[in-house]
Amino acid sequence: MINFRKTVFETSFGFADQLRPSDRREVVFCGRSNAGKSSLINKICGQNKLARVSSSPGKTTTINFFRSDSDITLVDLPGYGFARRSGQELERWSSLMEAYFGTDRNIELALILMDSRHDPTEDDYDMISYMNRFGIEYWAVLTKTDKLNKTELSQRLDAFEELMDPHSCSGIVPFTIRNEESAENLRKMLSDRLEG
Ligand SMILES: Nc1nc2c(ncn2[C@@H]2O[C@H](COP(=O)(O)OP(=O)(O)O)[C@@H](O)[C@H]2O)c(=O)[nH]1
Ligand SMILES: [Mg+2]
Repeated sequence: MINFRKTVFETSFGFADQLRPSDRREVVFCGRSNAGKSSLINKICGQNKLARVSSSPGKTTTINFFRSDSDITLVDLPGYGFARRSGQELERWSSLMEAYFGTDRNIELALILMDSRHDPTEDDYDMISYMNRFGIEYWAVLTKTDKLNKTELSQRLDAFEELMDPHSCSGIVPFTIRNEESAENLRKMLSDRLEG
């Protein structure tokens, strides 16, 4: 089992030319602003202040690297789909993403976080096509499931199964920061995938 508690903040980049090739195995977290990326990283690592959680969306505009157990690095990508972002910011976001995916690196797995209550957006589908085009395995992580009751959750899981079916998704994982069992399930899934 990977010991995610050992994760430490490594570095943060806001500009494309700061990115360097890396041979560490990376698990990359992406999703719309506010989907719950930083909260999820904090939860699975059992640390409150590792990644910054914000109540106003669009705050994380840097790529953040966290050095985890063994040879694993967790990568918190800047959120997308933030409508109020200016043209210039959007350009910086795009060049940062292109530089990240374009440098020589070892991306093992992407987790695309989506709010469990809503269907994927156009931006999510763009991100999914991107993963498929680059041959990066991805899981759909459905966040904030504490906002749903049991019946609603099972309906949303069925809906996502169907929506993801044509898009080569390797797994659909419900998640909430409000339930330790949910976090332990994701830690175990990641350990099985990365150590198997
Ligand atoms: N109820 C609930 N709120 C969550 C959960 N995960 C994140 N949030 C809240 O959603 C907001 C955005 O979270 P954040 O982690 O900053 O999202 P990011 O922009 O994707 O990094 C914050 O107000 C979090 O407290 C969850 O599992 N349940
Ligand atoms: Mg964040």
